[in-house]
Amino acid sequence: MLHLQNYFTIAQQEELLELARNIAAINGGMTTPTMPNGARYNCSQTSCGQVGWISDRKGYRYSKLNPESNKPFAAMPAELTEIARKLAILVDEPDYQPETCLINFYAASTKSRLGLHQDNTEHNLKPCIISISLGDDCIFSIGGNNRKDPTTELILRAGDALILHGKSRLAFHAVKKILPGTSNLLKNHGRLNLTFRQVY
Ligand code: MD6
Ligand code: FE
Repeated sequence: MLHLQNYFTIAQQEELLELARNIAAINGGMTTPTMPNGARYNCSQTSCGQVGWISDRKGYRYSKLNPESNKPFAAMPAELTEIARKLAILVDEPDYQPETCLINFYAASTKSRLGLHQDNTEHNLKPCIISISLGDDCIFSIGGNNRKDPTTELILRAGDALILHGKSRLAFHAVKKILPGTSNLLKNHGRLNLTFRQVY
């Protein structure tokens, strides 16, 4: 795992926020998907790129069409592709192809969180997953490759990048809570997270 604290300047964070807002607007807004067990997520999502990550009663998967609109997802902006490729080089993945970026928004609420999970929907589980945090801080928990492995907590702050690669690629992780009001990037606070994935 590589945690780069304060990797992005405030100006870059504002630019990333603008790109994310634009993607959400093209996609017709963000959605709160359903998990296979029928429960709703405690965050909202959207994607950009050739496919998007989706979840519903039928399971988790990547889809070429946005189920909300039945249209393709917004294209990946060149600025995002470049940022992801630059970060991948830091973990010795010069051939990394960021094919999709999942955008998660967590409102400034004690209910916002993301349960313990492993990112294993990708067809190719070797390439790293790159995460960028914007807005409020969160308490992030990360363990091993088995759900029951002990976890450690870290704080992800605005401007941080976190890369799960190599042995940590399949580590279980969770967003335990958002620390509302720790950043002023978003007018009503809350946290935004971008995760880049090479799916194939
Ligand atoms: C989040 N992040 O930070 C959720 N997944 O809001 C993730 O689930 C994640 O940070 C894979 C790799 C890095 C991550
Ligand atoms: Fe994840």
